[in-house]
Formats: sequence, structure tokens, C-alpha cells
Amino acid sequence: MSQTVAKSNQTKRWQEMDAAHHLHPFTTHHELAKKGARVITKAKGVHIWDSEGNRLIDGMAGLWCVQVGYGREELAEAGYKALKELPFYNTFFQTTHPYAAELSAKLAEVTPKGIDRFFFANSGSEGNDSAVKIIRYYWNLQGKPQKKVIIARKKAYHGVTMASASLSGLTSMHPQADLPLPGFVHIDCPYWYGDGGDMTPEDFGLKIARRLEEKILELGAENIAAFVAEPIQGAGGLIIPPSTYWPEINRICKKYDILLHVDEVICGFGRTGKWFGSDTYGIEPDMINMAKGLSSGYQPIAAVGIGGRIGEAIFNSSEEWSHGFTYSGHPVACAVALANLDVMQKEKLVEKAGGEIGAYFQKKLKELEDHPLVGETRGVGLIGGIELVKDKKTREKYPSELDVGYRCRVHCFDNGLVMRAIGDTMVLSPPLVITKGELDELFGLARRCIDLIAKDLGRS
Ligand code: PXG
Repeated sequence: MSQTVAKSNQTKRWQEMDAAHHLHPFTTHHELAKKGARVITKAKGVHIWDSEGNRLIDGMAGLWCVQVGYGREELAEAGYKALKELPFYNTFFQTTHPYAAELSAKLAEVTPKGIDRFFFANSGSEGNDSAVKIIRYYWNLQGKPQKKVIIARKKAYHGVTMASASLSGLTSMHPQADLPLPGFVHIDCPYWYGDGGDMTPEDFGLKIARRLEEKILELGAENIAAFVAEPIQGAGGLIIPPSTYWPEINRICKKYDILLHVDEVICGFGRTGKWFGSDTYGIEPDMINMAKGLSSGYQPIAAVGIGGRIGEAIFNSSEEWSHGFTYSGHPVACAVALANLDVMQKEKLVEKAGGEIGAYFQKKLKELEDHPLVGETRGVGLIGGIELVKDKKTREKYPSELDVGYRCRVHCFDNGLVMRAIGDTMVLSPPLVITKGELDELFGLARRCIDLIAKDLGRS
């Protein structure tokens, strides 16, 4: 497969150092060593450049995170200022600093109703791991220590630490580390295009939501601690829930007194056209996890937001809560996150994603459905998926050995577009600052690359 052909000696040197010494996330290393990694050296607005000077439009906002676009002076300056004033201090043992205090208060303003206290971590995975500990602690404080089982979903992605990977329902992540841990179970997810057959999306949404009720009844509500889910499943294939799904999940969690932990790592901070996916879908979370868009990826920071009943339980407990990271609420990360939220509010980026720009993105996405290879497009706000299929009528997929999505992604890279492939679903999640003109560029390239893979498959 093609990759940047190293022309310059500098690129070659970086590739050699990297191949010799760098263990990459989610990578088959012997393949990468043969090809040489693409070296990304700079970024501005919605574009990135590699070390050979090739410019690409970043349809994935990095890894679903650069909401405000690259190269924002406001964020850089906020980070620099904090680095000079208070490069580090911790938030353990009864200390705080202005950045963590102000960011907590800011988050209480923008997060869904009822979420009003925040624990800081450094990654989405750490956030979810912390959430699992909070869930266990909450039920222990309630005198219900038997409420332990956590129900999550197939195709869910919640991160890679031991508990977060156990929550994840992408089964290929499990065997290398003997996961999931005991006490984590997975139910079906609302993937209508793949699994819905002849059902309407609404009927299918209800049927799949009721899998939660079935699992609760099977295991006993007295044993179930929480249900954990992303509003839209991201890394599992951009699975958009039918409109009936979340209201039914709300109902079931309340009826059986199950905590609802919503993983907003991708959907948070405007991605779906409102501040949080929970706002878009009317989800009533007891707890949320956020990362990525919180700092637009400029600094590693995550936050677990907790609602009233969990907050009260922990705050009113007479014992110390035994959890926290050295860098929980790191001043530089908090300062950059604050500047990021400020830009988002001043430039009304959430309103844009939920308004004209989001609508334009969705229109351009939908237009791809006329392509012979495109079975379905699906999206909301500034997130979208394009599922490539062998047969539009029957929804039959190509055999996985053909690597259709991956090959399409290679065409994208070679033609100046970053578009993620999840199986044969191509995914777009661009910076929220993207303009209509840039969306035209993005979708023009996307169509060209789908044409190229169609040609490879003899479909044009
Ligand atoms: N929850 C969700 C919903 C995520 O999407 C995490 C938790 C974990 O966050 P950290 O910061 O620990 O990576 C994520 C991360 C992909 C891809 O290939 C997706 C993520 C990360 C890396 C790659 O789509 N999501």
C-alpha cells in the first residue's frame, strides 16, 4: 500500500528512528516498518502537512478532537502564560489553583443539566476507569455493594486501560490482555443499517433498547450497577441511534435504579450540534466522561462530570476518596481548555455545528448516497459515516479480506484528505471551524476517492 515516499533525507531519518524505537498505538509494527510512517510536521486551520510538504484536509479533526482547528494563538498563549505562572501544582490534599477551579465552574455551565462536579484526568481512558471506580464507590456508599455488574454495548469504544477496555465492546481489543475483567457484560447496539433488516429504525431502536431490560431481568437489578454508552458510537462504526432508542434507555435505567454513565468523549463539545450528545438525544445521565474536544486536543485532559446523587454521596462521605492522578487538573491543560471553551463560545461553534454549517455538512454527506458503492450515509451535526457496500439493495458487505475501507482511506491520504475507515464505513468528523468552501473541498475529495476504490473493485 502506498504511503509517503520519503524523498528527503530528513523524512527518512525520522522514519528510521520511529521504526526502530517507537511503539505506536493500534499498529501492526512490521507492516509500518516496511512502509515508513507518514510524518506530520505542521497544521493550520483544517489542514495538516507532512514532512514532504503534502497538504491534507483533516476530515477527522485529528482523532475527533480539534474542534477549534489547528494553530489557534489564543490556546497557545493561554498555555504559555500558565507555563510561566504555574507550570505545575497538584490538586491533592486540599489544594487547588485558579485554572482547575475556573474550569470546573465553566464545565458546570455547559454540561447537561444536573452534572455539576468534575474530576479531572488526562485521557478518555483514565476518565472511564475513574468512572468505573466512582460507580462502585457510589453503590458501596449506598450499602448496596452487590450492585457491581456494568452493562455496556457491543462495538462500543471506551478506551484502553483495563476497565475502559473491559467496557469496550470491540472484541478484538480483548484477547491480548485477557479481557474483559469479570463483571462487564455487553449487549447489542442500535446498528440499524447492519442489523435492522426489514424493521423500521424506530421499531429497531426500541427492540435494541429493551435488550438492556432483558439483561437486567436476567442478572437481577439488585446486581447491576450501571449502563455505560456513547450517545453515538464512534470508533465502533459511527452508529447513530434511532430516535426511539435513548428515551427507552432513560426509562429503563430509572425503573431499575441503574446508573447511566454517558461517554461523551467524541460527542461532547459541539460535535452533534449541541454541547453534548446527551443534549441532542435527551439523555439523562448520572455521570458523563469527556476528553478530546475539551481542549480541542491541544493538551491531554479529560473530565468525569457527576450528577447530584453521586456528588452528594461522595461529598458527604466522612472518608477520603482514594483516587487521583498527579496531573489531575494540570494547570496548563486547564488553562488551554478554558481558552478553548472561550473560543467555542465567542465563535458560536456549537451553534454553527447545530445550524448552517452542520446542515451543509449533512446535505453534502447525503448527496454521496447516489454513488453505486455507498449503501448508507448517516450523521448528525458535524459527524458522518459513509458505509461502502457490495450490494445497495441487500446491504451485502464486501468480504473483509478485500479491505475496501482501508484501501479507500489510502486513496484519501494520497489525494489530500484524511478520512477514517472503520471496517468499510468511512468516517468524517472535521474541525467545527470548517467553512462551506472547505466542506466543498472535503466532499469533492471524498467522492473522488470513493470513485477510485469503486474503480479498483470494477464498479465504475
Ligand atoms: N471514549 C470514547 C467514546 C472514545 O472515542 C475514549 C473513550 C478513550 O480516550 P483516550 O483519550 O484514552 O484515547 C475514546 C477515544 C479511532 C480512535 O480510531 C478513537 C479514539 C481514540 C483513538 C482512536 O477512531 N477514541
